Amino acid sequence: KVAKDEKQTTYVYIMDKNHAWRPAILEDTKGDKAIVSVPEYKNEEQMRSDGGRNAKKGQQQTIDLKEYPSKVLPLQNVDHNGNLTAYPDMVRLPYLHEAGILYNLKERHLSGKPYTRTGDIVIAVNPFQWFHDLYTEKKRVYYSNRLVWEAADQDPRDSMEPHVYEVSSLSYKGLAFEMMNQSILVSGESGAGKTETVKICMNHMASVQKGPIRPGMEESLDPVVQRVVESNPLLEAFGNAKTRRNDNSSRFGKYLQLQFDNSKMKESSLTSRSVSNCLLAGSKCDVYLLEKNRVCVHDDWERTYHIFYQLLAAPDDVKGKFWSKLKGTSNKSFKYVGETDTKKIEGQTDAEHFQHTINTLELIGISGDKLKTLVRALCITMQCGNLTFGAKGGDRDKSEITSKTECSDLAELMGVGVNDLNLAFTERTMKTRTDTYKVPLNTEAAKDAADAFAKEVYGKVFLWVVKEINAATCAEDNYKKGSMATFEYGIIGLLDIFGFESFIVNRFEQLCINYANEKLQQKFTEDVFRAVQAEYEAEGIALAEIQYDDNTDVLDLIEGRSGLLAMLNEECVRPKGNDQDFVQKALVSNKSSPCLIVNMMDRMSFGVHHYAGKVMYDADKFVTSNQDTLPTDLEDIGLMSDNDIINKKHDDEAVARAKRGPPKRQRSNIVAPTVWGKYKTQLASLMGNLRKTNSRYIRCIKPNMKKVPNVMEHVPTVEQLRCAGVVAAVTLARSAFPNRLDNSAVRFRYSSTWDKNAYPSIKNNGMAHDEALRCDCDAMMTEALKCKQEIDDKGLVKKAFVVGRTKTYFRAGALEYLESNRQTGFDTQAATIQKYARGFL
Ligand code: AOV
Ligand code: MG
Repeated sequence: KVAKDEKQTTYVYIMDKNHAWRPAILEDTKGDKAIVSVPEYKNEEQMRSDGGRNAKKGQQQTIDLKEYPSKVLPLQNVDHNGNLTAYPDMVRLPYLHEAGILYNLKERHLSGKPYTRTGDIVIAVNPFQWFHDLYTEKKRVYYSNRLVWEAADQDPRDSMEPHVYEVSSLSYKGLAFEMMNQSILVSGESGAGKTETVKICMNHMASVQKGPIRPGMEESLDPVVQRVVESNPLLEAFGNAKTRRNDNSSRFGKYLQLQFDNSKMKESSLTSRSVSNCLLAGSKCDVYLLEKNRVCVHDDWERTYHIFYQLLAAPDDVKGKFWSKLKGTSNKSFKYVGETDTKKIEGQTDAEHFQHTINTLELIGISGDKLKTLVRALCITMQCGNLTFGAKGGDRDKSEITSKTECSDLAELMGVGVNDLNLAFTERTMKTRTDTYKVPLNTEAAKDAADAFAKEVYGKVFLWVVKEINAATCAEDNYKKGSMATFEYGIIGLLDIFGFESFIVNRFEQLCINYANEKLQQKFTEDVFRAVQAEYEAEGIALAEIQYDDNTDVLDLIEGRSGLLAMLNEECVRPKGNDQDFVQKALVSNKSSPCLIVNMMDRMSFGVHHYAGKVMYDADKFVTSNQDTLPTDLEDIGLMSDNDIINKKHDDEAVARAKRGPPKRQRSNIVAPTVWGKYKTQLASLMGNLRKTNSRYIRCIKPNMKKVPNVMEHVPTVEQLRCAGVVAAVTLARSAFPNRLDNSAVRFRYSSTWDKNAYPSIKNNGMAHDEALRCDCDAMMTEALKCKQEIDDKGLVKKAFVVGRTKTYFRAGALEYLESNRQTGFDTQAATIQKYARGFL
């Protein structure tokens, strides 16, 4: 079964530091050593899995087959003419391993096919070019008609090109016909295409819900649907920014819940597919961890949030209406913003985006005074960056605002007194049990206070915008306004959350992000496991012993009773809490954790073995990053403002509780809410919600770091496949029975040596077709694989195969044995490679 040509050459993939995997030719095997010749290619692009047929013959290499994981894997997906066959569904790949996945994805990527499936998971490779044909109304209708509106006995996907529209279609179908809430979990690293994918799915959902569509049917955009679809660019204006890795990078996590009115479903027959009874009624968005730091600082190549550039690019007369002093300003008028070379984002200039943003704000009811409040809150944020501070009266321990005009402009914008403002930034009120007193701040501390205030203001602006969008789109609210007697809605949730991150220096933010990914990975593993269980049940196979590694150990280390989070929170309430003590305490209390990495060279550093790999964290600023409370002076000046977005308290219940103070006798146990504490609660509730849904997965892959079309770099792609758990999922799904074939294929393929008259189905005619096939396969395989069966610890016979209702499942090695017997001439070399291929299979 290993790829061969007329000369009986055996093709393999070998592990390679620079290219992850490369095709090679197996020359010979000697004991547990393999000798391969490595073809020479001009570049990675030419390195296709042609087995080196089209390349210059290169040097020989000897590879130790005993190494784990294997450094050489069988290559099979070339046909007899040496042409590569790329599979749309990788479950069909006869050898499903990391190298096979890489080359399969690459082949499809290079021929303009961004989507590939492995079973129910869709892998989306970012094409970095728009294939408009893939996203037409015709395509949308094709997927929804075939997968939702036409009844089918067989899975229609077998004859359809993979697409994310199949994920949206099946989610809708699950909701509308099985009445079960759904979720689509989109993951991938920065720039991999998560946000675009979510938009593509969402637009499709808006069209699926219209029901079966016949050619010529009228297009109409319902106002609710329009608001839901249009709210997305608004979130992007306020929550996205240009980074080195993505011009339109989302700097927050989001869980968008599309709400469908299900109330008519009960009245009508569930099987009626002629009209849609499950209509989009609204949406609600939850957001996670906005990167507030970006408000004040960004790298040279990057930008702060889009909305600032948009506002500053607006015509002067428009700007003047919000704030007279905004007239004549440009990016460089505000230090937080600064000049930028970027002319366009997603094909539009900032000025064009601004018009769009304003239109959308209007659509959700933000115009007139409300709009003015919003824009002025943005101006307040920017203006904070223009304050300068100097030593007060030559005393270096004290400071004052030295930019008088900037200060009075800010005071005017906020509607507070200049003196109050000055004091809020340059002094700190301290409280003891008996006393309240003021401590002056030095220049740096005062500057930090201004930055902290700006971040707080922008954080409030962002949450306010999200709340307004929700108010305008949420079905619950629409319901309250309307008069429907009973209202039920089903949910399809779309999760677009930052992927796993591992940089040269990793900080608090990376730990938070990676923690979220661990939680999602845990669910992913559970789901894959459940899918395997379901498959075996459907096939009528007694549950096989499936073993898999889960990531409970890592999660224990992070969120356990004395884990990293608990230790950090403790350090945050200790009067002299600091980063180094946090690290040392965390190391001591978790020294038995298999996932913790100690760095003897650096007391500020620690590492975690994440499911996706090892990450070293630098604990610098962990304690301050985790503290969420703004000094009272800054909070108070915000509350004094006449701007209605800023003068509201955090409506966060946790904060309110902490402010009120705990009941006396419990005092010592209660910890003020920390950033991570709140985040943990948010994540727990997200996971709780997700567990109530039927989840589907889209894994986005960024094929190259240059953001160019038609290039797939091997090493980063393989890394992402590992992070996405794609290989692990495959391993798990195939752990008990690595190979499977349809029963009809088994009878057809291995019948040449079999006396047809001995088929049980012949002796026993009148048997149903499936049952006949099943019996025949069982009889044939019992005979053919007798020598492969094993006796287990308990002395029971462990057969090398199991015949299910439609498929035969083979244990490791069994199918290879059958195949090698089938071929003329036993291929010992290929069999040896197969015997040793572990860790990726
Ligand atoms: P992300 O959401 O995964 O990154 P995006 O969805 O913003 O990434 O995609 C990044 C860029 O890739 C987009 O701006 C498009 O130019 C391009 N792109 C993505 N998907 C497609 C597609 N299907 N077809 C064509 N081009 C595409 V981040 O939010 O940074 O984690 O932080
Ligand atoms: Mg994004």
